[in-house]
Amino acid sequence: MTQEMDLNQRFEDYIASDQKIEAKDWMPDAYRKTLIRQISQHAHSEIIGMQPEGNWITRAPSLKRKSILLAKVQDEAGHGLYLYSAAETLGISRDEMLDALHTGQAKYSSIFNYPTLTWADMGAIGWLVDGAAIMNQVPLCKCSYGPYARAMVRVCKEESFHQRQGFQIMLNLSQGTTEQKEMAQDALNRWWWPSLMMFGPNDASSKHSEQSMRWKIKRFSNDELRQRFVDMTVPQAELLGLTVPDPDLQWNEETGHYDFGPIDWSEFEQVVAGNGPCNRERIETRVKAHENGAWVREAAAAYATKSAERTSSQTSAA
Ligand code: FAQ
Repeated sequence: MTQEMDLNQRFEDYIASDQKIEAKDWMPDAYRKTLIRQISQHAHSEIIGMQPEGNWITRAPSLKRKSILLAKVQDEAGHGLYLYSAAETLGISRDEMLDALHTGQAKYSSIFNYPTLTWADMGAIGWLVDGAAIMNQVPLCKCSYGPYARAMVRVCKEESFHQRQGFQIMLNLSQGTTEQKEMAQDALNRWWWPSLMMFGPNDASSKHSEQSMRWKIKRFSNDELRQRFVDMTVPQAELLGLTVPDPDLQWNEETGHYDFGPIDWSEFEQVVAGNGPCNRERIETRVKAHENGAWVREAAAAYATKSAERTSSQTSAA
């Protein structure tokens, strides 16, 4: 008991002095659990997040756009892999995490359950979804858990490129023909509110925020980050000549922030509960991809066994 109290005190001291907790350090069970929860959900979001854009790789309007989109989707796969590796350092296996995703027990970001109907959606995803992801993830580079914080540094660098390529698509469309501008506006209309929902429930309903902020996993609350995102994005929409689909949106001279209208939390809850427009399709596609990749995993496992046998016979011969 005293030993546990000592360990707990040391953990708390580490957190208070902004030192990183590393995989082999002692940590309270609840800290470990919440990190596994958040990091695995984040990894699943990256992997499922490949689908809405993957849907447009064959239909990109030029070879240049196609190679950029292909690289972006590959980056997302990479982010998923770093994040699964970071979660594995906490004692959960990749198979357990994937199993939870494939059986519908694990959450992933609500945003990826919306369809990508036109090429402008590639612009809106890069601009808004990656923009929201950056806003949320830059503070995670300072998260108290070392492996997660370090993974986030590289992820954020790549997300900034993603955000810029999305904005560029929106800029080209909004300076294009009337039809192209309408397509950009329609994409903004459809992605705006779901992007605000990415930050999670409002602070009064966020069950994990308080503790996660105390542990310095999260550095800002859901509402704080959402507000920052609105403040950053509205001037960008103005630059594009597009209208944010919120009649209540207004600059507030007193607070120095934009006021915005109410979020439809019932839509958010439905999507998170599995009833969004594409939830079923996303999981089915993911499960099929996993099944189709079985031969790769088997080949890699057979190769690893053979290499281990070869190394051990060389060691015993020496
Ligand atoms: N969707 O108490 P809180 C990307 C859940 S970016 C679904 O506030 P917390 C890049 C939450 O998990 C997207 N579920 O929770 C990309 C919890 O459920 P639980 C991913 C949501 O953890 C761009 C419950 O509601 N980014 O992928 C959502 O303190 C383009 C209560 O909520 C991250 O994951 C939601 N939107 O705060 C890829 C960032 N919001 O676990 C491809 C890391 C909340 O009790 C293309 N994660 N929930 O069953 C975080 O910062 C946090 O986990 C939050 C939620 C802010 C998402």
